[in-house]
Amino acid sequence: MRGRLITVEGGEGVGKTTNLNYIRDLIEKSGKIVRSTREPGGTPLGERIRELLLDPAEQGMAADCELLLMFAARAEHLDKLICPALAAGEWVLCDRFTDATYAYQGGGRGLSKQRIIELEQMVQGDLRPDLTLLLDVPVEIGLKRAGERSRPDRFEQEAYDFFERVRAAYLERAAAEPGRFRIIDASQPLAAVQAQIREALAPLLQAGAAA
Ligand code: T5A
Repeated sequence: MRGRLITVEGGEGVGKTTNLNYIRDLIEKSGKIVRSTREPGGTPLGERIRELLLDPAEQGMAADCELLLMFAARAEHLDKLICPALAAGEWVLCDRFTDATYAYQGGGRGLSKQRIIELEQMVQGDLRPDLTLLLDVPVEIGLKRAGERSRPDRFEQEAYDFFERVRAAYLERAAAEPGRFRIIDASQPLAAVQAQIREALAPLLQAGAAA
């Protein structure tokens, strides 16, 4: 039986990386084999593309180049890791996926949604995540958390308004697909965030255990 694809999304510093191991443990405890991965990246070639995308020295990168590099890394990721794992019945837990492209390149950069839809169809066919956890915090809090943690990458150097557009695009997508998205209030303390995550995952884990 095909595995499940779970994605974790949100703006800068919302706590995706912090919560990834916790989510992986929950899935493993339900008896599944899980591969955790990230985008852009997840494969040797994808990680090289990630370096280009995040490098502050590439500040002038054309928006279309950025969009195509995101999908180029994703095509490699699907081919080498995601599709084979799902076909083998493993679960894949991915730190960001195509919703990030709609939010950052669509919402943030203002690129055409129709073109993103076309690239999504070309690269993924019908594959979509089974569940998407959207960690949501006000932009100010997320940027503060991210800023305290590390040197800003190319995206983190964007203006405040950019991240407001990213957040709005994520929330719009979540509202349009309530069956797939679960919005997690990630401004709360970590224990409360993880309690929400547990609750959001429970139905899929129970369904998986029954299958
Ligand atoms: N991108 C990506 C696109 O533009 N298009 C795409 O299609 C894709 C796939 C790289 C960039 O690529 C862009 C978006 C990104 O800008 P990334 O590295 O995955 O993607 O994204 P970042 O947001 O930069 O990742 P971060 O590591 O900054 O954010 P996280 O993972 O959400 O946050 P995390 O877990 O590192 O937490 C940040 C800090 O907050 C603390 C943590 O301890 C840490 O110090 N924290 C909390 N503090 C208080 N209360 C809580 N509940 C907390 N949770 C975490």
